[in-house]
Amino acid sequence: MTVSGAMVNTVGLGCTFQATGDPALNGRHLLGRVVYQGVSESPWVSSGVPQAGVSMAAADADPFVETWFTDKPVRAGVSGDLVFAEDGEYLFCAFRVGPGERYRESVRAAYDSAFELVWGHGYPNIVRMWNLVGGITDTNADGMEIYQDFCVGRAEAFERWSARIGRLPAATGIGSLSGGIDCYFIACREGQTTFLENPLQTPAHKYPDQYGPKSPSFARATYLTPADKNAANIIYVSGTASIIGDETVHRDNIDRQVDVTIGNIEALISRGNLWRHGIDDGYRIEDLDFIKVYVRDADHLPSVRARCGDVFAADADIVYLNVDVCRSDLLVEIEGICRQKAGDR
Ligand code: 3EB
Repeated sequence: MTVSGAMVNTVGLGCTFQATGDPALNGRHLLGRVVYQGVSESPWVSSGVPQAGVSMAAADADPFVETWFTDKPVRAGVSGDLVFAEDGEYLFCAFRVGPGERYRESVRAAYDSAFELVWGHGYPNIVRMWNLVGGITDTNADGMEIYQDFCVGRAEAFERWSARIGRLPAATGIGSLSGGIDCYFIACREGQTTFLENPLQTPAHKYPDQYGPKSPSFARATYLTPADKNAANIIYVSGTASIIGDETVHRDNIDRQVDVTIGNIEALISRGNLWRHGIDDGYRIEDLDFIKVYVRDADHLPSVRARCGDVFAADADIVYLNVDVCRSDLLVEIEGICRQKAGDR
């Protein structure tokens, strides 16, 4: 784990990773706090800040805190099982779907409530979403894989809201260490988001049905152009794995899976791919920060750390999490955030 607590953004939306506690805010305001720890807790509002505890770090691993902050005053609230905070431009929301025999209905209902919240409060664009799924490759009471069960409920909610919540956000769908599903997301006002696909990968919402009855509802990344022109443009890179087209490649080779995953991220954030999406900008792998590296097998951690240490910037914040990945042949998944450098604006 390399977590500095550094806040790179001075304007707009930003995040930090740190071992414990909150960053020095210097006039900024916390929008949400997610504690990566041993147990999951239903989110609550703690001294005016929405907080979730997610079971992502084994008892012998280091916990860490991910905070989201903004330069504008924040108002927090509770709506049913959802906790949220908004600043007039961004909304953070967290909820937990408790353990159950099956998830389709409960996930659909929870996503429905989340969409109702963002629509009602005027933040109809979901920018980036995390779905931390307990027993992700186990089967539910009907013999269906829990990830596929989750994907059905999520897809049904997106379908029901398609006229209003029109686009699929960047997301992560990954295993967690206890039952139930922990979700949190950032949403924003109209007109700031471009959702990116990867030329090397089939869009997840178009995966063939061999992977499940409903395809996963997410985009490969979100390019955010803040309304405040003093704020940097940002790319939120979804959980990315060793998938080319729709197929897992190098199923038994961790080093090659890491290399394919990094290659996928490079292609996604490249000038060429952004150009394809009508954006005049471009990033390199050294620009990736706030990186989460999910590794299925603890034995692979040393080699994955070594490879990531070579590839990512020396001052990038990186956390390694030993959890299951959504396909049993995927050994690793990587996500992060690229932020435009001040000089490039
Ligand atoms: C993949 O590319 C790997 O279901 O929200 C990555 C990111 C993955 C998000 C999700 C799943 C999700 O299909 C898995």
